[in-house]
Amino acid sequence: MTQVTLFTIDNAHATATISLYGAQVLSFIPKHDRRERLFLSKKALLDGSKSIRGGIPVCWPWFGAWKGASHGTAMPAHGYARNRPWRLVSMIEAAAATVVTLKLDDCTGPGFPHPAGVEVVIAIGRKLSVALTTTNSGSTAFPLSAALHSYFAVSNIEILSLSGLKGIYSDKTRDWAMLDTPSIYRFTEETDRIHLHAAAQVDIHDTDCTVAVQSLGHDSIVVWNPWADGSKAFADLDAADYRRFVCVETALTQGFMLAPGTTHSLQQTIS
Ligand code: TA6
Repeated sequence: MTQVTLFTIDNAHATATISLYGAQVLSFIPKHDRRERLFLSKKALLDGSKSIRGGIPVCWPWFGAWKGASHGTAMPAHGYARNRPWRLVSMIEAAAATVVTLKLDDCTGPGFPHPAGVEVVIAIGRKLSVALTTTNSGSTAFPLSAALHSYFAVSNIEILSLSGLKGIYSDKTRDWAMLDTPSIYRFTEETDRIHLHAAAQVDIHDTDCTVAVQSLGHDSIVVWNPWADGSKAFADLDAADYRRFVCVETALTQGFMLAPGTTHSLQQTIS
């Protein structure tokens, strides 16, 4: 099987590895502390046979399970953009960051026949910024859901905490029950939540550092960890991997219609 194309940016601020397959950042290591911010499974498949387990998967043009009409074919969870090769449009060196632009030239597919354009712009500086930008080039509005499904590397999920989330969340592990966000946010079981308050910043408090996750253009934040039992369902995760990552996702999950001739940008910045 062919290997997907990866490239690494190494500038004064950080190093980052990006896969053209899926337009997916796989690694981000700031130079000031040389700590890897992203988790990448050692069992991730890099042969283009399936989405890469880790980094920042681009979920587009829908989030989660396909909810539309049947298309006589299996519809991939989280859309198909992360399962396609993207084109490197430009790579621009600036003082504060290297800015990489990737484009999915043919972005139509089963479930998404609409005239559209989609780009991912990645800025590698002291922080990492990823922007997923969708343009409606047609004459009618179309539904869009999406997420930057980021896997954050952590030392141990069981001693991790989050801050910045509040309000109601929808709990996938409890049949989408609507529940209150705990004031002390820790992990003790499989966690799969859509937080309906669009927090501008979520902090991940690990033992060695706090990682700030800033979001723009979102309507929700998804938090996921499969825990021990859940991990067994993933061939591309080691049984103990659940301890080493948490997903904090900048997401558009609540039924967004992109008007004709307009553009929407979903952006996550990691420090
Ligand atoms: O974002 C959380 C989630 O939807 C979970 O329910 C789980 O399915 C996870 O994404 C991983 O999905 P994937 O299709 O990448 O295996």
